[in-house]
Amino acid sequence: MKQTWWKEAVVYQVYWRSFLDTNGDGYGDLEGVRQKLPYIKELGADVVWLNPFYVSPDRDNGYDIADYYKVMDKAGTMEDFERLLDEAHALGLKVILDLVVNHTSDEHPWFLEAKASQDSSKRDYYIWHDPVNGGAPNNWRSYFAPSCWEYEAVSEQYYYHSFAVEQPDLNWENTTLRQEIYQMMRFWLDKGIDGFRMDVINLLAKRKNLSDVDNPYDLSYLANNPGIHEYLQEMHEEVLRHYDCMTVGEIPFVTPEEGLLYVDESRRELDTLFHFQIADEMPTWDMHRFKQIQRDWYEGLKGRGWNSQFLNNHDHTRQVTRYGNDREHRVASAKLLATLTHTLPGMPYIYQGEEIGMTGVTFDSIDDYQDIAMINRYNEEVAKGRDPRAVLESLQLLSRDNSRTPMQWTDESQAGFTTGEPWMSVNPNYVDVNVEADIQREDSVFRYYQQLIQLRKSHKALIYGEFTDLLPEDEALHGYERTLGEIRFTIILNHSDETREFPFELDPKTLVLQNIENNDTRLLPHEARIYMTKAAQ
Ligand code: TEU
Ligand code: CA
Repeated sequence: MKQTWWKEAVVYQVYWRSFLDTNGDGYGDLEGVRQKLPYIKELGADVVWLNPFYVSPDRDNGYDIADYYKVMDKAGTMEDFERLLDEAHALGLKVILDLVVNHTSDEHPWFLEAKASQDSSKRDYYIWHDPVNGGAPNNWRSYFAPSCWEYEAVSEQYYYHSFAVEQPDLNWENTTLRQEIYQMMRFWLDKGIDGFRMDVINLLAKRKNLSDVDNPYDLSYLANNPGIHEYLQEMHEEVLRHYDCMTVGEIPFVTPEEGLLYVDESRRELDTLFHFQIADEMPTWDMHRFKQIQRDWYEGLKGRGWNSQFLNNHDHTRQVTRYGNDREHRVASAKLLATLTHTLPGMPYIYQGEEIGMTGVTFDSIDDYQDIAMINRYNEEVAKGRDPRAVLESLQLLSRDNSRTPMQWTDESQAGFTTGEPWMSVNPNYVDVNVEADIQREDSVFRYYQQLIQLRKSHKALIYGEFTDLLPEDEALHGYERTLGEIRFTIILNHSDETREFPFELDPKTLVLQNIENNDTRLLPHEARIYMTKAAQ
């Protein structure tokens, strides 16, 4: 496949509100990101993805935008952003922004105007429907609410929202609206940004047949509807092809076959995608399923489209807690999971704090949670009469707040994140788990990430190499090869709490990276090793 800068890049995701607070208001800010660019550089990442920092009432932490052209006060100012961008570029880092164009905030001027009257010129920027039998048009749920329809009393119609009530969906059928979005994208690209992470981009086209669905909890009807590829091809034609930028689409509910339609290079839509087969289909680790997903996506995109690898982000519980062992094997487990994301086919994404093995949290009361998805669901279930304690417990493991606690920089007050009161409680384990401590230790998670990234940078086989699963059946061990030309990497890891026999012979002299010091032929719990050989000519 064609070699490009972004295929070779490692992305570091910054959830800025939890990264570093520089003015003591308890929220991280763009200035904090700027100050830590050298840290991101030291880690070895190439691209910084910033979550949305546009003006927003912040009902969904910036994913409800009220002004696409301005920076929200909590984040700072446009000057702060420009300084951040300049300094990132000076350090050789690229910056990509979140593009949230499936919906706006209900406080966006477009929506305020649209809902004021059926005759408004902005009315058609959103999706409206008359009541059916005095109620919502159908039984569809939304991500964050029991219905995707909300009644609007002034015009006596319902509007459509894939997420919270406060996030009305835009009507992509409207040509003027589409042009407004393209213009906004050009505004940021002209400022010099290097691309977009596109929020739920496969939701833009809506299902035409409004019949009730059998299972409203399976939200796949919200996504991949006819028209979506025409919109993305138009976006590419109008905007993207004119810039040297990268795009990664957040694309839930796709198999490799459908995913390819978004990233097939010949179709001119997106560069790469986040599919959700791991995040949505594996609440906890499932080795068999994981291997199957990796094989299917490799085969499905091979030679035609590019994948991305992530095991957590700001929506998904930290990987060492959800998929690893965050207790007695935290350090080894964090390194093992990193080995996977950095050596499997596709671009690796690091979510802030992952590189020091940060863990999830469990708060005692629903009042300590802030995630709108969790709170809405909690209220809905409790209103049905279910036991509040049981509801809370059922939602804790996958609450999005697990990954949103402040970055742990030091063992000082509030983990060095803020001098004020943090917007979300710091994980109490910051005393042991923090950047300062990790950087000092030779065998830390941070140091391992550095080594992994350097290894990947020095050998294209880890990027463009062919992938072969060597152990499709094993429930504890994973083993696979990445081969390019005469170079072959063999990755072997033990994703379990028990010691395991080595499954095949490998020359110990060819070992290039290992997450635990161990000369034994057996693999210790959560041990990962990478071997490299050069084929004899
Ligand atoms: O998330 C899309 C999304 O719905 C999933 O990530 C979902 O949150 C997860 O499966 C748990 O239910 C994107 C953003 O990443 C998220 O932060 C926003 O809240 C959402 O879109 C709406 O913009
Ligand atoms: Ca701040």
